Amino acid sequence: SPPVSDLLVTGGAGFIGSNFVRHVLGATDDHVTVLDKLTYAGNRASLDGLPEDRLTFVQGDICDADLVDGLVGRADRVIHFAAESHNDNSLRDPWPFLQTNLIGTYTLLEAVRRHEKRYHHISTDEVYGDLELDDPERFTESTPYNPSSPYSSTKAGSDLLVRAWVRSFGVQATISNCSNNYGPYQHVEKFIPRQITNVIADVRPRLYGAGQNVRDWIHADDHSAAVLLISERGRIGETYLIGADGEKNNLEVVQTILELMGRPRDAYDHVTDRAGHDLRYAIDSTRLRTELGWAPRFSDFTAGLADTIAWYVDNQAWWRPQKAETEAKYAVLNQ
Ligand code: NAD
Ligand code: TDX
Repeated sequence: SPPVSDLLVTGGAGFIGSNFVRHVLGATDDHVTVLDKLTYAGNRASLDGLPEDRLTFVQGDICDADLVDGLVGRADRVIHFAAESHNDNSLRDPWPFLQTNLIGTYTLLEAVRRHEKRYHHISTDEVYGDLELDDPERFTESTPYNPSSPYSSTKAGSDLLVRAWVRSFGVQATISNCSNNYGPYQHVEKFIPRQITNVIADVRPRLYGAGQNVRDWIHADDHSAAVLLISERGRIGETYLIGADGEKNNLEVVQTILELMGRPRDAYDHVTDRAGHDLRYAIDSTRLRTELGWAPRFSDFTAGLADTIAWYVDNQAWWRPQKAETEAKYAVLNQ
C-alpha cells in the first residue's frame, strides 16, 4: 500500500473542501489537516462524523504567513480550496476576494516554495470567460483567460501566480479548473441549494433574467476524485480541466427541482439579472480522462439532484441558521 501522507487542505470547512476531506478519508489512509478561517461560508459541522484520529482542524487565515509557514512545513502536500467563492458577493464588495484569493494564494505559494512541498491549486472554469450558446468549442487547457467578474478575475490572477511560481521558482504545482459543482454541504447562497431551500420554505425559486444561461454541472464527489488523482499523479506545471459533460440551462434546472419536489414546473419567478452575467460555461476534460484515467461516477444529473434535495430535506439544522441572512443580502440587489 502507498505510504501515508499528511495533506494540508485549505478551505476544508467549505462546500467542496469538506466533500474532498470526506472523500480522502474514505479512499486513502492519509491524514488531513484543515486550515479554514470559518468565514460566513465555512461550517465546522460539515466535517462532523469523520475519524478524529485522522483529521486535525485549525481555524485560521491563509493570509497569516507565520501560521501558514508552520502548517506547510509539517505537511507532505498542500491542496488549496480556500477562497471567496460567490460571484454575487464579489459584485457587492470585491475587497475580500482580492485579499483571500490573491494574497492568500501568494502566501501559500511562498510557503510551499520555502519548504519545497507539492501544491495543488483549485480553480474554476470561469477564468475563461463565457461561450455563446451555439459555440461548438468548449473550454480546454489552452483557452485564453478572459474573466468577467471580480470573483473570476481574482481566481484567474491566483492561477497566474501559480504558473509564475512554477516557472520562476520551480515550485512543484498543479492546477485544476472545474465546472459548477452541486451536492451536499453547499451554502444556501448558491443557485441549486437556494432554490431547494426556498421550495422547502414555500418560497418560489428565483431565476436571474430569462434563465437561458448554461452551467456545466458536476457532482462534488466527482470533483474530489479528480483532485485527489491530480494531486498524486498530475504532471508538475500542468493544468487539468475537470467537467462531466453536464450542460443545462438554469430554467431546466429550476423546472427539474420543482418537479422532483412535487411542485408545478412553472412555480418560479424571474428576478433582476446578475450584472455581467456569463452566458455559458462548458468543459472539455479530455486531458484528465486520457492522461489520468478519471471518469465521473455521477452521470445522471436528475438522480444526483434528487439525492441533493433529500440531503437538504434531512439536514435542515445545517442550513436553516444561514437562510435568513443570505436572503437579506439578496434583497438589496432585488434578487
Ligand atoms: P465555499 O465558499 O463553500 O468555501 C470556501 C471555504 O474557504 C470556507 O470554508 C471559508 O471559511 C474558507 N475561507 C475563505 N477565506 C479564507 C481565508 N482567508 N483563510 C482560510 N479559509 C478561508 O467555496 P466552494 O464552493 O467550496 O469552493 C472551493 C474552491 O473551489 C474555491 O477555490 C472555488 O473557486 C473553487 N471552485 C468552486 C466551484 C463551485 O461550483 N462551487 C467550481 C469550480 C471551482
Ligand atoms: O438565485 C439565483 N438564481 C439564478 O438564476 C442564483 C443564486 C443564481 N442564478 C444563476 C446564476 C448562474 O447562471 O444560476 C447560475 C449559477 O449561479 P451560482 O450558483 O451563483 O454559480 P456561478 O456564478 O455559476 O459560479 C459557481 O460556479 C463556478 C460557483 O459559485 C463558483 O465558485 C465557481 O467558480
